[in-house]
Amino acid sequence: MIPLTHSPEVADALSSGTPVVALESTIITHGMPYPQNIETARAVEAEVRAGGAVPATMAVLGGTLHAGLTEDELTQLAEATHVAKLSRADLAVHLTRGGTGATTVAATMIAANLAGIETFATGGIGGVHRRAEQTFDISADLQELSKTAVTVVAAGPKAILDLPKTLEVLETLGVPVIAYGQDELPAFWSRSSGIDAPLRMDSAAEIAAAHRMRAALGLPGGQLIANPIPEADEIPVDDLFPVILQALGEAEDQRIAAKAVTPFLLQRIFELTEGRSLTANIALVKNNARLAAEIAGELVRSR
Ligand code: PSU
Repeated sequence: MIPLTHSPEVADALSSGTPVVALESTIITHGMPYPQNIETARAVEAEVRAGGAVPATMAVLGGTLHAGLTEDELTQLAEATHVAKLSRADLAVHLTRGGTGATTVAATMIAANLAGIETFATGGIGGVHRRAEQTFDISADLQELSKTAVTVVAAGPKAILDLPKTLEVLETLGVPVIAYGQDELPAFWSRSSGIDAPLRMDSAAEIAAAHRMRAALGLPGGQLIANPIPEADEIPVDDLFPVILQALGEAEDQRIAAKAVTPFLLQRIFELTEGRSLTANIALVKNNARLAAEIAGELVRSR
């Protein structure tokens, strides 16, 4: 039996046809410092609710996969140190051992799919890291998008990554990368990346229809919706680029590898921008939560 539990609110929503949006927990435990992590987690849940949907934050607590956390559970996770960062490879082992862990984009997609949730909002997906030709560091998030039928709303791949290579891998894997409301692929903290997005859509209804069409065609996998950060909150690429390069250099010097790379870079960029990157990160996740709630509503209507 799968150790999966829905919070009462999420279970009610799913059975009554109320839209539900999955949210991840790695952004809380590894993506943001305390206390902004818990404040953001609450604010993102509030955005989902304001959009007429029910939030389902995913996490593994004591060997059970939770779809929807209580206020206490959310707080405990945000305050905990040394929480495991779970992806496709280690999810089953952690559940078997009764462990606790936060779900990445990949693990959240798996959890959402098991829980019967089709829409998921996050900040930015993982992707192909720079120098991947030497390190082979490619996030498991990309593979998951090709396997699991969840529509993921993100502000594009994080700008710390190699964006052209990330797009190439997504194309190889057959993942639709759909920019929302603009032609260009957004780059997380900035609306612009200098790269054309493979696809563009301008409404939540269209995105929901494309999700249904993939299922009708029998195509596995989800969709990546690249939703640009609101203009007022973005950090122009030129401001950020030197900071990203410095953080990348430090990661290399300190031989940061594997799962530690993304949290290290996000933390250093936060310090080097004196908090500006975090303010932008919070704004973009909330913006993604709003769009995801709309898409979830359209998916319910099109069932
Ligand atoms: N979005 C954010 N901050 C984050 C993440 C997403 O705004 O920290 C997390 C997600 O959980 C994503 C992970 O799956 O970063 C990517 O990690 P990696 O590059 O190690 O796959």
